[in-house]
Amino acid sequence: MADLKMDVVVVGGGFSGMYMLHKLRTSGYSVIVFEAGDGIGGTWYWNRYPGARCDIQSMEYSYQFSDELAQDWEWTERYATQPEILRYIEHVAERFDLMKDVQLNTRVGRTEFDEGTNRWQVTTDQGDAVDAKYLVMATGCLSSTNYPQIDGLESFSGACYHTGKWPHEGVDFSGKRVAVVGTGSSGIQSIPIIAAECDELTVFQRTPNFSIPAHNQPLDPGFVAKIKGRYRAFRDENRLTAFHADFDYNEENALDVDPAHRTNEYERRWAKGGISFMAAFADLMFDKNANATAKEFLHDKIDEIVRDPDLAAKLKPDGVVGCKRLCVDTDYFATFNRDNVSLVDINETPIRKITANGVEIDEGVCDVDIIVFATGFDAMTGALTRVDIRGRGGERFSESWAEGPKSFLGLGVQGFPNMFIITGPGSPSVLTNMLPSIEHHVDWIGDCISYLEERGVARIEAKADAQEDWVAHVNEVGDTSVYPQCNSWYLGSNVPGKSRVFLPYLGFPPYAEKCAEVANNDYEGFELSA
Ligand code: N01
Repeated sequence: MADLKMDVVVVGGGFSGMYMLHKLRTSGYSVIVFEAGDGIGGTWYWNRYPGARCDIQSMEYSYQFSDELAQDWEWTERYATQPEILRYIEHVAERFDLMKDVQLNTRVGRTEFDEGTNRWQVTTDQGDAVDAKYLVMATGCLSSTNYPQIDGLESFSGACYHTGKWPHEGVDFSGKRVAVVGTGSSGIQSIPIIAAECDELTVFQRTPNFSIPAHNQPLDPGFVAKIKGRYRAFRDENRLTAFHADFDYNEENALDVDPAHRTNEYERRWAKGGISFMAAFADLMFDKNANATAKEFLHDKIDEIVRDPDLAAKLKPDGVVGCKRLCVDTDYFATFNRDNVSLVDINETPIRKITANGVEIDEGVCDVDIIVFATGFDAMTGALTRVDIRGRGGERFSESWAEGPKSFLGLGVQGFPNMFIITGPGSPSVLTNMLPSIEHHVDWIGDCISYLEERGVARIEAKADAQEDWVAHVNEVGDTSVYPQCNSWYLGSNVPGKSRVFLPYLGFPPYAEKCAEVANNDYEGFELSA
């Protein structure tokens, strides 16, 4: 027997869960948010590693639902740090009195759909039992950490950390010998700072990554005033773009312009800094030869920065630019010019095991006091499938997605009625500026719930054919791009044993149009039952 009867249970208290709570509560529904951490913020709560900051510009990495909030909040830097982003979400929670409906330190456990009542029976590790009509999964795309299984790890006598689960009290690297495993965004952001603090740093690299300088700086008050003078219009304009962000899109194709013009465009974007580098030419993600021109430019930059040519060669990615998420850094490549930093390419000299004293490779043991795993996440599906969700007929959610995620629009899943996912696989999410994509989904879900409640609909569920067509479409569009040409977390190929499927949907803003069309056609593609 449930202790509590609610309209909606939201799982996760990050940016998605907090705005979902606000949206639903404003519409008059009873909502409870369960959050595993002892604070809100989701990814920005857990990822406290040195150097953690957002690589979307802060003037665009914020909620848009309240003009007053947008005007009042003052970001201090071009790219906000993790502590500043956490302060922002805490400010939002306080301003809209959200915490009274958030239960922290609570992990959702077995959660079953009751076909007799058309309601979810949700339990938690704190002994809660909630009966709710709707279940909203706001568990985040990058929240289930990927910890490598390396022999001997348990025998290590020093300290081990994962960038995605960083201790709140921080880590003192001074006087220490440190190993960092992994050179994705988290590694690339933390390595320069760890190198400056520690005695010796050894970076274990499996695949080098492309990275663009951030050129982070304090925000110029004149620039902020200009944006805030037309904030709503500025954000609305960005909403209509491919990345949901102000990326200064160039419609030209790289292969249609002469080489000098091309290099100028790349130089201009390198000097400006940030991931809008990918918007330099329209064909970069769709034509391998076009992409090769960006690769050549970025290889030259590594040669210019890294003094030792052998080291520079090891740091040059062989793949397609942007195929793995492009990184943004402050002094990453220059860090390898430091005397206290060395690089181990684990393709040449694999990690054999971890010993009590450090990391063993063919050439011997690299003695270290601290190992930092910057090895990423079981992205997009991991946080969802680890919750024990049972749908119609007791179907386990983790089993229904065992061979890859299946959904309609990334929002609803056949067999799991009255359940919604925010920025899940099958939606553009991680290929765009996450915050506006979160808001787009929350608004769609909130409006859908109001539609259902106003009409006395008991149950909504994705139809089998709509789901099948959508999954096929997501794959088809993904295949037109260069994304499937490498191993990345977009494909789940960073996690041993995970099915290789292109997880996000490449197609913003057409995706938003499709979502609007579905809603306008009385949720066509979903089965609605009285
Ligand atoms: O994780 P990653 P991340 N042995 O998966 C390596 C967002 N983010 O935490 O490429 C050795 O990108 C792995 O090697 P390989 C952003 O979207 C944003 O860095 O699989 N190495 C790779 O080098 C980003 O893309 C921000 O061959 C192993 C690294 O570990 C996403 O989060 C900041 C290994 C993992 O890189 C994830 O970034 C940070 C093993 N067994 C993160 N397993 C900003 O906004 C994995 N690796 C700036």
